Amino acid sequence: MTSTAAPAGFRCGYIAIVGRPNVGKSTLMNKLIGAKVSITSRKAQTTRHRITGIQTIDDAQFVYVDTPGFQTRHSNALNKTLNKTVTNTLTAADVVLFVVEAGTFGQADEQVLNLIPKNVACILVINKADRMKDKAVLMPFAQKVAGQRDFAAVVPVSAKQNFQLDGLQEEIRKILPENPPIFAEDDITDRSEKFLAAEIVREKIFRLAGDELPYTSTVVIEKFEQEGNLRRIFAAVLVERDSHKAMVIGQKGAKLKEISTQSRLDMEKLFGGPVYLEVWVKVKSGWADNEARLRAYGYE
Ligand SMILES: Nc1nc2c(ncn2[C@@H]2O[C@H](COP(=O)(O)OP(=O)(O)OP(=O)(O)O)[C@@H](O)[C@H]2O)c(=O)[nH]1
Ligand SMILES: [Mg+2]
Repeated sequence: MTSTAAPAGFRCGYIAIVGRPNVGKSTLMNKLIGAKVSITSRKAQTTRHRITGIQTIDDAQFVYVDTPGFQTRHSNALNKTLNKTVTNTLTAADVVLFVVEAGTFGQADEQVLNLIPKNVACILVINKADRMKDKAVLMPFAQKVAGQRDFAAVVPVSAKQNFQLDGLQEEIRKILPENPPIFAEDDITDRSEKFLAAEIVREKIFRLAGDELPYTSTVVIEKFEQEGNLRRIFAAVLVERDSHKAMVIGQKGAKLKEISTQSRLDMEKLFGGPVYLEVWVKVKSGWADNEARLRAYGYE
């Protein structure tokens, strides 16, 4: 779509999705755009990069920017980089979705709220509303958090159960600025397939490997080739220690096999064609606390 083709009154802008870790920011973005471009898991700190998810409708283009959960606990190079991603994204946003979990508003949430510039339109999104058994509790909770700032709207949703997402989209559309579209009509992200492939493998490590591994590993795509419709992808999992390597590989290689198979299936779905995938594990200690290495691995 070119800008001249945009109808009068077309709306388009950047919508930053921010919140503390694990409130469901990535799940929300995926559901809003109807495609899985951002990885999710029940463990905190799943998202490590700024990821754009794009949706175009008749009269508007929504450019969502999913961000890492803002880190308030440890302060290593990786966490500093993650937080920088959040603050950078906020400076370029037309609209901010401040996401909290129904029933919880603590210090970590407050810290994120304080980062949001006062002059940008901000919507309070109360996610995981499905978890609130007693609906009578939702209203006073919403009122309490709504009192923290002048929100453009307050919308309880369930990203997981697709509850009230249309209502949220409509609230966003109303405050998006009038602009021609930035991306083509069928674009769903500005990230490359190579990047998305690394993220998919990382998701499987979050979901399938033990509690500690997700935080001590990362994934690098060493080769990505396309031959007709077939993609050949070679991914390396970087871990800190030999003992971690053994954990990713598992008994007789069973864990690594499961990670590879699930990753391949997800890639085939997202890329719409067959994938040949090889995954192996390499020990590279100190990767998470070395800024130069982080840059080399694609952390901004
Ligand atoms: N019950 C319920 N669970 C949800 C909902 N939305 C997300 N979740 C779950 O919450 C967990 C975290 O979801 P993510 O989307 O990865 O959260 P996030 O905020 O992106 O997390 P980080 O990237 O680590 O900051 C996952 O287990 C999701 O399935 C919801 O509406 N209801
Ligand atoms: Mg996330």
